[in-house]
Amino acid sequence: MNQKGMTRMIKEDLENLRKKAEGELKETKDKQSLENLRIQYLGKKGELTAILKQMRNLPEKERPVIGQHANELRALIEKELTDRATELHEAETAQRLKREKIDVTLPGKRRVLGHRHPLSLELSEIKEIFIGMGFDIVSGPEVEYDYYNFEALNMPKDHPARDTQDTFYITDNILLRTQTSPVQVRTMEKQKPPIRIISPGRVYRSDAVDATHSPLFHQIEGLVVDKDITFSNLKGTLETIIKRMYGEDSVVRFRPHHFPFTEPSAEVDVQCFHCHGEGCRLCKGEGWIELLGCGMVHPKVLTNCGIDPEEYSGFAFGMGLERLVMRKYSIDDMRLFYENDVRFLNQF
Ligand code: 2U9
Repeated sequence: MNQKGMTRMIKEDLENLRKKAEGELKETKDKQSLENLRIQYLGKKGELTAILKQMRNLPEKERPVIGQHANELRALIEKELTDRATELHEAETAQRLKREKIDVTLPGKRRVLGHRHPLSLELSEIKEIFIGMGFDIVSGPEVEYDYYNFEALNMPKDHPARDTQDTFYITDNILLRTQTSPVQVRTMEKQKPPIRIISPGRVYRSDAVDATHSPLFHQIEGLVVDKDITFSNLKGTLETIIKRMYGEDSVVRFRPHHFPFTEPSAEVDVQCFHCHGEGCRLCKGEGWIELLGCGMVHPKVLTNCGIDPEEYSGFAFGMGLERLVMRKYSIDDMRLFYENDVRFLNQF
């Protein structure tokens, strides 16, 4: 082919490529096909490059003219590629907006929140009161040795008080604790007085479930041991705590009682906060509501725990958390605490 023919052929090739590119670019439906076309036309082994390679065979003076044609075509294809990419991007965005349209007038989805359990709420309040009076909160194992649960507390194997605290045995010597007292015993073994602690927690007894009994319930016990602790300290401390719990105008009374681990011992009542002593349904006509048991720690118990009763004395007390909350809110069935029905829980 002569050089003129060659020039014409390259011009035709460029023109054909332009037409083909314009047509194909318009047809592209996605970014990947667009990228494929870019490589196909402008890539190292692309169609435009192939045409340009033939320029070597052209006379010198023709080359700039054809070169300019080729550059114009490159610019045109590049512009088409950019325009088409913008169009595709816009179409895609429009489709996404349509697909992800949100109706802001629709009512929101309400997240149902749980509610703190009344036992947990009451325990938090009681803990705060004791912490404010300088007590530490101590916990311990729920699976205990017979020694810590009974023996150390002056209740040897044949002691009749064990009958009222029948529990679940793991072995002859290991059981589910019937009271949180073992925590106090363990604390005294480890720590020299002064001791000021409360030990809240789960306790177990082999009772059948009914409105006022459960094989699992919660206790808060307390212990104060130091030099010269007397029954006056016990009375003053417990009266202060009861007034913080039930109001500063509460009337408190101490009745003599017996526990194997304290001597002397007492039970403590608050005058009915509903009828103020008249007698009503809440206090079952008594005028008084029983709150807790207490006493001066028995010297034998102090000795068992490695504390010399000649040098130190102390008082202890215990209360059942479920009973306190039942009284406070006139709840007549203990089982409600363990069912976790939100209709019950939401009331506190
Ligand atoms: C040590 C020494 C003494 C803890 C005490 C009570 C009185 C008491 C009952 C309340 C209701 C048990 O849950 S309940 O049935 N508890 O009346 N508890 S004194 O005395 C201790 C504890 C530990 C070392």
